[in-house]
Amino acid sequence: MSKIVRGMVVGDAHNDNRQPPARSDDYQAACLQELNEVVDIANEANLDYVLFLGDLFHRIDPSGSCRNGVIRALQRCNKRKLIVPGNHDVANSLDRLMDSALGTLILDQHLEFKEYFDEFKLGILPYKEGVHQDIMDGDATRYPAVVWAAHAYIVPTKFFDASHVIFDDMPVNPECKLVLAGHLHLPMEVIREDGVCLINPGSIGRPKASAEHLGRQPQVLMLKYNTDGSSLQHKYVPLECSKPAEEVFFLETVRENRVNRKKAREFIKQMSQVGTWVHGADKYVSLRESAKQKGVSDEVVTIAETALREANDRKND
Ligand SMILES: [Mn+2]
Repeated sequence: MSKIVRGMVVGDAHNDNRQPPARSDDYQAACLQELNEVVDIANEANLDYVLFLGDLFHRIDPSGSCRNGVIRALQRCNKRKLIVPGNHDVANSLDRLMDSALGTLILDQHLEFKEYFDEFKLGILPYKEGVHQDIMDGDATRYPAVVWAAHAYIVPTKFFDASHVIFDDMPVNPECKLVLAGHLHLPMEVIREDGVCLINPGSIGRPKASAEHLGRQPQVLMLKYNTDGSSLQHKYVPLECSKPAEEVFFLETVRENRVNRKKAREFIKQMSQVGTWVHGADKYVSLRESAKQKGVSDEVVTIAETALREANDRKND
């Protein structure tokens, strides 16, 4: 017999006690505040489950304060909580799940993890070695799922040089209507020719000041579907506590670092093209002069000078 299922979907959260260098606020506190807002939204909604798409933690073994902050938030949640383990949770190896903070949460029943939840017609594809090939080989055809949830690069077009699954080519069982993906932090929504939909709600964690984390408000996805696949609706709920990028990142420093890296690259290129050098210590003086004029950092100059000295020493041997 078919029934209506209501789920809430949460993208990569990346909880960590370590402060990412690009963040100007208190990262751990911000992550926990966001997770607690997710729980507040879940508690007030009529839901059968909350589904986390993986990378709940930024590292396999974050501190006790981080782990316990996450446990406290999940304990406040009065709904079933399901997890798709992500690569960050298990240091890229699902075999290490029971060495991880996420493993503790599963073992202690704060989160449920299994391959298939029949009552929700929901299939789970955790990150594991070779996950993209396994999906292409039919991992998402093994159960009569209406919804598959993966922690993998499932994307509409070729994705850099990383291994990935092109959504149009992804084999799914005939009942499947929706594929949910975490891993890539950029939100996206795609419908392919056979009507199957791909949704990535985007990460709620923003550990780096990269483009995928700028200019958008972190959000969660609300789903309502019939287990016979006859209907499927979705909407997004933005997180109110998430501050805009300008308030959580050192955007000036990030921009400066980008400029400095470009200058350093140009300088190193120029240096490598210098064929003949004047004798003695003069070459190092001229190196430093030229670097100063170009605004290259002392650190880069020291590396360049060391490399040059080594090259010269070898020549003189
Ligand atoms: Mn992630």
